Amino acid sequence: MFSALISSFLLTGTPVQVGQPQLTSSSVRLAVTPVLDGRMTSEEWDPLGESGGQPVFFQWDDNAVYWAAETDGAQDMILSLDYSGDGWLNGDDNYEIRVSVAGGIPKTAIRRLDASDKNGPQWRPGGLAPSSVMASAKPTADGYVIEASYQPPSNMKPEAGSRLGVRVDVAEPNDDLGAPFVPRSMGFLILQLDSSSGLEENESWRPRVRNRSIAREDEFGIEYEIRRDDDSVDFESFAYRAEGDLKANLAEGRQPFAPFKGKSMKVGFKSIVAESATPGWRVVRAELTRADGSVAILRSSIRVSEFLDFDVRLPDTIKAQADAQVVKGSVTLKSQVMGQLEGMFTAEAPNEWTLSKGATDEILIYHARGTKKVNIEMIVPKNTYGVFPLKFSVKVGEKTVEHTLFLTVE
Ligand SMILES: [Ca+2]
Repeated sequence: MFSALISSFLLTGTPVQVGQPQLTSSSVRLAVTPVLDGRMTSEEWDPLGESGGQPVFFQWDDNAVYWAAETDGAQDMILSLDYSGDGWLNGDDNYEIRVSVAGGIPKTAIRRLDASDKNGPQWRPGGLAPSSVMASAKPTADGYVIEASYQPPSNMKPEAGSRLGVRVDVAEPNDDLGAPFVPRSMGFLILQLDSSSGLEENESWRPRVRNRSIAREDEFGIEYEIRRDDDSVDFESFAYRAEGDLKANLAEGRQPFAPFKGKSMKVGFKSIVAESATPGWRVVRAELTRADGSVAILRSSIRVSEFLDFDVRLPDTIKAQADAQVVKGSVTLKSQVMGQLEGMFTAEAPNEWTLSKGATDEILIYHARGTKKVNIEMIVPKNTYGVFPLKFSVKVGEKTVEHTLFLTVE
């Protein structure tokens, strides 16, 4: 109790220094999907650095970006996000998402820093679709774990090769991180599907993955092509496993490393993905141990699919019109199970919009891994501007799989 009082006193007197660099781990971020439940499980999160002595985390997948922090209980978690990675005080695309926890319930506040205003940078309220931000919090012995996500519009989805400017802070509720013109030191993060550490300069690698998206009960396979100069220290062993939730649901093992023939060699593994695996992006890792005991680590993101995937074909952006307009497209449902799949498809349009075709449809996919196309037609009201959620779901027995996307009308 006494130490908690001391620390909250110190933090109140010590605002977060947003000009100080934060990134303390790698700028490379692999695709990893966390479970937003307010609990941090082993290898669920990728550390970013710290804020006021508290650990903070950041990662992504092809749907959303994710961040998390541990707080002392009274503090807020604040994401500063420069989505085009061109600097905090540059352009009008700099967002701040603050998550506060009151009575155990997380609450989000969103504002946009418009640095393109000729009178100097200005805060503007909102700017993101409120339902595109989600947060979860659970108490710990010392405070809260807060986990959050932001799903960008479908024309701005996170993808490998993109660069984002990011910082995650833990601050007192009355600390607004300074006036709008105060620069924030951002970590520039590179979104990737593969990364390595511990390779020597004369060593390189390339993963070969036939399909990064795998259904449960299907076989996953990866082959690593390792190249090196003749005078390198020999590799002695190759170990492999998955990280996080997938660890218990994919094979792991260690084997001696076959001698190089020339400058390159191939090594890899195959394994069935267990039915109990949780859907989402996960990491598989290989550890190469050299004769001198040193280790190189190769990590690759793969996706465990839900029992059904949605392939949505709709315009990425819709041009706003002075009259109501019809927008057409389709959703192809791709079964990821071996047996037949029977259920009910539902589409949910934003308030005020009308789904004139494809609102509900009975689904029978007879063949293993078969597909079914549902045509969608909706009426967008006149003079509509903004970002709007469009939600699809398929209910099969007791199980429901959902897919939401955010459409931009401009
Ligand atoms: Ca979690």
